[in-house]
Order: sequence, then structure tokens, then C-alpha cells
Amino acid sequence: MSDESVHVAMFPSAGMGHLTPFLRLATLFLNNNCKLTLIIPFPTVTHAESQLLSHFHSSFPQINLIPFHLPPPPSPPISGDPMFIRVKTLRESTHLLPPLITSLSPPLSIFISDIFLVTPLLSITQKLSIPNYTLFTSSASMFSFVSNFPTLAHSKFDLSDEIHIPGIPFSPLPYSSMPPILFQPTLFRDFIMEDSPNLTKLDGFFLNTFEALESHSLKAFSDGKVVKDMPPLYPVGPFLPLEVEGEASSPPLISWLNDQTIGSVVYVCFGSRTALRRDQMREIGFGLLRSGYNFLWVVKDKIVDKEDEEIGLEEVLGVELVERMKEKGLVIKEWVDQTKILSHKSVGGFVSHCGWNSIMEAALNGVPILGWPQHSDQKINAGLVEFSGWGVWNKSWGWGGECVVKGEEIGDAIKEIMDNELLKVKAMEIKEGARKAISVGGDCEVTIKKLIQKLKN
Ligand code: BUP
Repeated sequence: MSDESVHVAMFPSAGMGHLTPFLRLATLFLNNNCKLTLIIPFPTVTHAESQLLSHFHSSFPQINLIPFHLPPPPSPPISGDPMFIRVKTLRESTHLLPPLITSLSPPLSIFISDIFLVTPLLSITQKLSIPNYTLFTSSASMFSFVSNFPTLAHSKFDLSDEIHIPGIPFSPLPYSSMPPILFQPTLFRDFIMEDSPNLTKLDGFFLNTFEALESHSLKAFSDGKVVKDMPPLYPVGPFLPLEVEGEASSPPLISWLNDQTIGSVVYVCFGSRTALRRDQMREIGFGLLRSGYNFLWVVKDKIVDKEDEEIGLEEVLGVELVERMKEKGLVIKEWVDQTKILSHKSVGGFVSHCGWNSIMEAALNGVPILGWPQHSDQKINAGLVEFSGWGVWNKSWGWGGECVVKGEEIGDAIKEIMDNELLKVKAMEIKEGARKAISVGGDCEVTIKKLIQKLKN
């Protein structure tokens, strides 16, 4: 049987933080001679997603890209996070998938869906007898948390409690590190409450992580110490960014970076779906100026990029601050090629919200991190970065929007990480571990080849 007969279908949910790792994983299978079908929900929530998909489609015409047209949004519109509203629509539309899946040829060897779609897809893949895997788009530490969620959700905690979570090496965690959206009545909590008890019914999980960074959690899972009878985990990270991801980015910032000295620039970005309060953004501006370092800062004023396009930088930060910052850095209010920035030799530190893709991209390039978690899994990811010694985060800064952190404090924290030689050494060690995992004959190759062999048998 040739590898071509292994037919992989993938079904991501919403947002760049989910689409990007799906496309990266798709090319990993493609490079191992599998046939690929991507079932893509349309319309996308953001412009960034539709641009990336269009460039991806042109670069990989051999991948079968099938649009999955969603019904119109609920009327009257539901208020809340647009990504989670989209996930709700998707979960309610999965009954439309079976005719599409059964029409595929050759028949599917594996169906890989998003972690937000576990339960609705389980019944479908079970009926069609297709192996059902999930791509978990965050850390193995966060996966330990999600796997334990049914128990955690029914426990009563006080704000001062420390919570032990099997599989997290820096456990116990303060209650303040628990993702607030999971302990409040949110759509996201509903999804996880329904899905986490069903995780053991899947056939396996892909994780964008690697041994040198998360050996403790990975071993805890394989030893059955996190959850009994958990299906196998396939840590096939760090996912390699694709050339095509840069095609959507236009700002002429690489030539500016080329003019800076090695390791002298701090890069600031809070991911694709975090819009900070304007007063907080202004304090960040003051902080960057105070740090004395040159900087490259990606500003977002709205969660969804379509709504951000008409708003100018001066309106967000004020004319005076924008003028002052021109001497020391670039402030950009559009999509940038983050992986190109993080791989540039001038970048010496990353102020990050600790979204998992960003963390993996920093790991691949050995960039020290000043974590500033804003929501969701980000404090758990920041905890892992700190535990592994290549970054720090200031717990007193709270979740995004809880309080306004002053520029003096931000500037001093940036200076500290940029001046910290130990963080640089540790970040280079992490980079080495990351590169080893994806080298020829490394963990990633061995794992994916073994799985493909299993799917052929
Ligand atoms: Br903004 C921005 N360019 O301008 P995370 C983001 N990115 O390439 P998030 C750019 O988006 P979730 C930009 O490289 C990373 O691959 C970045 O994913 C890229 O955070 C991705 O870091 C952002 O996981 O998603 O967006 O908050 O909530 O799913 O973690």
C-alpha cells in the first residue's frame, strides 16, 4: 500500500490561533505522502483567516480544500466572543458533514478535528467508523487541565486556594491562574463541560509541543497519571511556520529590523484576538519608551480585524505618543509576519500574551519571554515558560482588563528581561530542544511515521 492511500481529513474551528496550527499540521502529513482534505468553515470570522486560506490554497493546490458553508448567524445576534459564537454555530451544524465525508475518495483513514468540536463529531465518526483524532492547540499542561476539568468544575474553590492538577509540573496553581471563562457561565464552559468527559472516547490527540519542553506532562499522560484510559498523545511540535503565512503581511518592517543591532529589539504582540484597553495600551507605549530599548509593537483595538481596519493608530494611542515612539520603534496596526520577526537576529525579547502558537514560535527561535497573560489558557502557558526558565511573568498584573499596569512597571520589566543573560541561555537551550525534535530522525518524524504506519494497517 502506498502512503498516498492514507487519506487525512481535517476540520478546524475558528480564529487564526486554531487555523494556523491546522495548516501547519496538514503540511506535515503532506510531506509524509498522505492525501489531505481540509474542510473549512465559511465565511471565516476574520480577514486574516480568509487571506491565509487563499494563499495556502494557491501554494498547496494538491490539498483538497472543501468549503463548509455555515447557516447565517443567529438573529437577533448573540452577544459575546465572536469566536465562541462561531464555534456554537459549528457545533450545531456538524449534522451536515456526513454526506460530505462519505463522498470523499479514497475513504478517510483519519479525521482530525478541533478541540472545540469533540462531542458533536464523535457521534459522526463513530457511525462512519472513522478514527477520530483531535488537534489540541495549546500546551500539554493546559491539556492536563482540560482533561481534569470535569472534576475541577464540580469542586468549590476559595480565591486563596492552590489547586493540584496532575500532569502540570508547576502544580499546585493559584486559583487566580484558572481560566476565568471556565468558571463563569460562558459558551466556552458549556463546550468544555460537554466535551472533557468524552476525551477518552477519541483515538488520539495531536499536540504542538515537544519533549524538551513538556516531558513531565507527556510522561504523566502516558503513565496514565493525568486521566485513566486516555488515548495516546502525539507530540509532533513545534509546528514549522509555512512560507505562505508571510504572504498576507505588508508592512516594510524587515528592512527596519535589518538596521538594528543583534538582540536589541523588543517585540510586543498580544495575539490575534486580544484587544487591550486603550488606557493600558498607552501605558505600554510609555513603558516601551522608558525601557530604553527599540521596539516593534503590534497594536489591536478590536478583537475581530474587520472592525479594526477603520481605526487609526493616533485615535488609539494619541498623536503625541505616536510621534514620540517614532524615534525608538515601529508601532503597527495591521497583520505582521510574526514568525519572520521572531526569527530575526535583532529581536532579543518578546512581550507576549502567551497564546500557545506564539510560545512555540518563540521556542523555535530561542527568544526570551515577558509573559503578560490576558485570558483563557495563557496563565498556564506562562507558568510553563517560567518553569522552564526562558521567561518570566508578573502575577500581580492580573488578567487583561482587571487593572491598568503603569508604564514605569512595564518599562522596568522589559529592561529586566532584555538585560537577563540567564534567560537568553535558557531560551537557546529550548531552541536546541525544539530544533532537535523536528530534525531528520527526530521525535516528530518518528511519531508521525509510526502513526501513518498504524493507519495503513
Ligand atoms: Br496579531 C498577529 N501576525 O499580526 P496564539 C498574530 N500572528 O502572524 P491567539 C501573526 O497569529 P488563541 C499578527 O504568529 C500566531 O501564529 C502568530 O496565535 C500569528 O494567540 C497566531 O499565539 C496567534 O495562539 O490565539 O491569537 O490569542 O486564543 O487560539 O491562543
